[in-house]
Amino acid sequence: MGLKDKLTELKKNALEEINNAKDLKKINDIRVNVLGKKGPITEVLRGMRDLPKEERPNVGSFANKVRDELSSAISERKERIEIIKTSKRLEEEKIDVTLPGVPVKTGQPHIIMQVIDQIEKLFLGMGYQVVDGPEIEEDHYNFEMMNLPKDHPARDMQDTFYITDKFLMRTQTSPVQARTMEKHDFSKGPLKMISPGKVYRRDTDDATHSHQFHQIEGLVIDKNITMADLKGTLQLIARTVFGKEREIRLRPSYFPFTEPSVEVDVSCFKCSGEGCSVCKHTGWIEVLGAGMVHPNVLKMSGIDADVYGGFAFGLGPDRFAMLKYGVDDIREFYLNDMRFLKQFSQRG
Ligand code: 2NL
Repeated sequence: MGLKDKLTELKKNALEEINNAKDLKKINDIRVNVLGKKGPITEVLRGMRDLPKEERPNVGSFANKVRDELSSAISERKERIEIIKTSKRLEEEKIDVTLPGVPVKTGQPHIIMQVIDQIEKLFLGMGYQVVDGPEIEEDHYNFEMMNLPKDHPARDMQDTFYITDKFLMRTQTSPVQARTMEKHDFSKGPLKMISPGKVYRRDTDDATHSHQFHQIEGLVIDKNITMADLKGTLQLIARTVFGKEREIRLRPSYFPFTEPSVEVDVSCFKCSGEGCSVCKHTGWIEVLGAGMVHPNVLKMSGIDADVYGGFAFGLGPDRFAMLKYGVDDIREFYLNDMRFLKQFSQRG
């Protein structure tokens, strides 16, 4: 068989093999076998040495043609295989975007945090700062600065978790206010703040007592602050949390850190004053305590009580949440039972 026939035969076989190749590895193997240094075409070209001189160009150009043809056949096949591979992958990766989705399980702020958030928003909107402080406090800030010197009988009102003589679990968030008052530069303007957070009392837990609960205290100190400012602010809290129809009433009371002091009732949101079980047939519900900051408290923080004055209040988000949502046991808030917590989804 002449070299040309040999090449034609070779081409025919190789093309068949190429067109049957199913993957890139196979096509690569074919390329190496057929066109490579040890392949039949190279061999033919090498064998040209033995041909008579005049035949060489003819056979040579034929061999080159075969090589080019096979080379482009290989490239084409390779491309084809790649296309098939991609479309197979696309097929596999196809998703039906019309299928119903898997519901995303989202959490929600704890019911007490929802109450705190609502009140924070209200006060931020009026230019108050929201201030945090340590839960392990010094006796000095928790009591002394609040006009409750050692051996003051009012300290008995609050059974305290003492850690040492000096350190205790704060029984109220007022130490945060004391720390802020001490630092405040009144030449830059009035002090307006609220301090939400956890507080601790040595109580035996029952439906209405918890050794850990929450408090938000508010404090404004400026020149010419009156009880009218306090009453307007308290009314705003009552209407924001319990509904815009609410009225409030103030009853005289006593706190060591305020003078005068008041207890604040809100008109019953259940019966609007008619009398029901929520307000125990009085039409009013006690919701918080407040008053005008005691001059001793101002002096203790280095504030001139003859020039400055202010109001303060303290409320319990736990009690607010219990009233607002009809929760009859404070312990529910701290049991982390999802069946309880899930009832207060903000998205309804
Ligand atoms: C309550 C109600 C209250 C305050 C907290 C306060 C804070 C400063 C100065 C004066 Cl820095 N007062 N806080 C005032 C009145 C009531 O909490 O039932 N507490 C036992």
